[in-house]
Formats: sequence, structure tokens, C-alpha cells
Amino acid sequence: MKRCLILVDLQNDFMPGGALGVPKGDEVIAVANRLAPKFDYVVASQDWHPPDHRSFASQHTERKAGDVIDLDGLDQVLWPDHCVQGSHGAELHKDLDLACIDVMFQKGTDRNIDSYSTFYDNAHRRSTGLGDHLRERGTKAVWILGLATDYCVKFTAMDALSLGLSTSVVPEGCRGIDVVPGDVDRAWEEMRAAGVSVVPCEDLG
Ligand code: VGL
Ligand code: ZN
Repeated sequence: MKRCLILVDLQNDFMPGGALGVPKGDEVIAVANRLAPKFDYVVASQDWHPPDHRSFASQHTERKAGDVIDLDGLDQVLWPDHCVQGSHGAELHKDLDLACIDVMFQKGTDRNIDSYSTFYDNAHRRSTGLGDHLRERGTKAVWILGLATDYCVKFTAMDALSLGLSTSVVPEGCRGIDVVPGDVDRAWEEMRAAGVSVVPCEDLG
């Protein structure tokens, strides 16, 4: 198996109107459906939080979404409650072709630490198993798309690189949050500087 596609967090809560809606996030579903058949293997991640996850602003008194706190020594952006395990918001978008997904990985399940990356939590304390899974299948290269560019896509791409995988991100398949204006542009710059290839759809023939 050579080509693996990672679909990051294509869940209802990240769609426009969702709890943590990403502007135009729904536009990437068609891109995912179009690209998936071109790959040997497709992985989908789900942000999958317990209802009392400590990244939720609701768990902190006198804090609101967008605030940054120290969470056990890590900077943590506080978010609206989102992607609660088993909720409608945590489900993948109804138009995503589930038949093309080989395996799902869930992350953010420990209430005490966030996990933007599909590979590791934000402190790299625990792995989701995706890295081993890909290695066992002989994967050397991954292509990534999904939500959101400046969080889960970026962190997933950075971890893929750190595991020695050749890492590409498909820009038409990503949308970002921009909590601070410019975050999305900076995310692309950071990814490129680290060695991520930005590969447009049309190059994926
Ligand atoms: C995400 C913020 C919080 C993401 C997940 O999927 O990018 N962002 N949880
Ligand atoms: Zn989350």
C-alpha cells in the first residue's frame, strides 16, 4: 500500500452552523469524496470528547471560548462544547462517502488533554495508534485534508513528518478557523517551512 489519505475531522460540529463551525467547511466533503478512490487506503479521524473535556470553556468559571489557559503546563485554547462522544455533532458529515473509509481513529478522548493531531495528544504523551497502523501497512507517504487547517490539519501534518512520512496537504480540501486573523496563512507557512508539500487536487491524477 503506497498512497494513504487522511481525512481530518469531517464532523458535523465543524461544519457551518455546527458548535465549532469552520467557514465553508462543508465544501471539503466533495473534495474528500472525489479524492478518496484515488488512494489505496483511507483513514478518517474523529474529534471525540467526553462531555466534561477540559478544552471546553464551559468547564471553567469566568472563561469564554477563545480564551487561552494553562492546562497542566500546556497552552490550551478554550472551545465551545463540540464533538461530544456519541452526539450528532461528532458524526461525520452525511454526504461523506463512508464506504471509501478503511479505518477510523478517535482522539481527544482524555478529558485532561486536547489532541489536535490524529497521531498524538498535544503533549505527545499518548499515541492514537495511527502511526503504528500505517507502519504495519508499509505506508511511507500520506496526503491530508480536512478541518481545521490551523489546528487539526496542521498538527496531523507536523506529526506525520516527525514520524518520517512523506507528507502532503491538499489545500482545496482544507478550511481554517482563524481565531486570530492570519492563523490560517501562518499555518500554511509553518507546514511548508517544516517540509510539508502543498499539493493541489489536480496533481493527484
Ligand atoms: C479542532 C479545535 C478543537 C479541529 C478540534 O478539528 O481542528 N479544533 N478541536
Ligand atoms: Zn476538539
